[in-house]
Amino acid sequence: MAEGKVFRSTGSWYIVKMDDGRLINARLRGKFRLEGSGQTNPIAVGDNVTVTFENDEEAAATIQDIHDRKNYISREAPKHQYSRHIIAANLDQAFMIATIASPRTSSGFIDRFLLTAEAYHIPAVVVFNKQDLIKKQKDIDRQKEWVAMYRTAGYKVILTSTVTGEGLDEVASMLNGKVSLLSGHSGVGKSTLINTAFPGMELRTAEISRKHDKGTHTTTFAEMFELPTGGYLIDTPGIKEFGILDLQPQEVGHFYPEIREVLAGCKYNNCLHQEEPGCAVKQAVMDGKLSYERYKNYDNIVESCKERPKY
Ligand SMILES: Nc1nc2c(ncn2[C@@H]2O[C@H](COP(=O)(O)OP(=O)(O)O)[C@@H](O)[C@H]2O)c(=O)[nH]1
Ligand SMILES: [Mg+2]
Ligand SMILES: [Zn+2]
Repeated sequence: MAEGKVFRSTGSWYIVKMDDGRLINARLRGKFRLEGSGQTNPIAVGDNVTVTFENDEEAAATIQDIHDRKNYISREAPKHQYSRHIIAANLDQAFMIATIASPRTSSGFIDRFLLTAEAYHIPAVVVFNKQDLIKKQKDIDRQKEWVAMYRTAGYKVILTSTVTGEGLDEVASMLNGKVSLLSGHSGVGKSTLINTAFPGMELRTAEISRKHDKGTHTTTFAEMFELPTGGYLIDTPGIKEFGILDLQPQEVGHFYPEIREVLAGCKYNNCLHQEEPGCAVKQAVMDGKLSYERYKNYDNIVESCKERPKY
């Protein structure tokens, strides 16, 4: 019996990094049950597991047990509405890699991510990459506004460029010794950022995958990578959004740090901060204390949670 960490999953096989450093392929013990759990996968990347080897042969490695999770992130399973697919477990922090340059990330996308991370109790960091391409005044202004907006909300914001090297040391030092999720639209520079910040790492970048993956199956599973400096990275290629699961409209404000701070002042304690009179949140927007952009995104999220059937 030995302990390890799940690095990758194909559905029926798992790649497990054992504590002694070996990477092995393991199957899951047959008796794992999923019924009633509301989940489509029993084991996710980042899970700590106990593995046994039949006759000491790696070919017959079996995952016997999953250790309790500190936390996990999930999304609605694509083919099973109302059930969850766990993307990754045991995270220390989550990075939203965004850019004002191309492909531009919308603040709505960033805000949904931040809300989701809050709901899962995972500290989140916003990275604005491709600084070398921010040249037009319009882009400079927008970025300045967004950086201030996220810092005011209480998030750490880092500006990076893989071309000039700006901010890479800061990102690298934050990743040291931690399990970190990297998220963001395809093409914002996630893989390049890691490969540049950690010489020797070879995550596939846009150019390479275009050549090799044409017409073939591109991975949509999360993958874990070990950093040369210690620490683990979780990349989630092909996963567009984690979605916001199980949230009632009333809960949304509690996962928005700057809304949470003022909502006690609302006249009604079930205030959704939309049309209600005596709303401290809307007052904060009017007073310029809460960004209108963040508020608009909040309003959209609340509306989408209203449409969500309860289950
Ligand atoms: N100009 C510029 N291009 C970048 C930067 N970071 C990444 N790129 C380019 O953006 C494209 C997508 O990068 P990639 O790492 O594959 O993005 P991913 O899909 O988020 O992993 C590639 O052509 C990179 O060379 C940057 O800081 N500045
Ligand atoms: Mg990539
Ligand atoms: Zn209110």
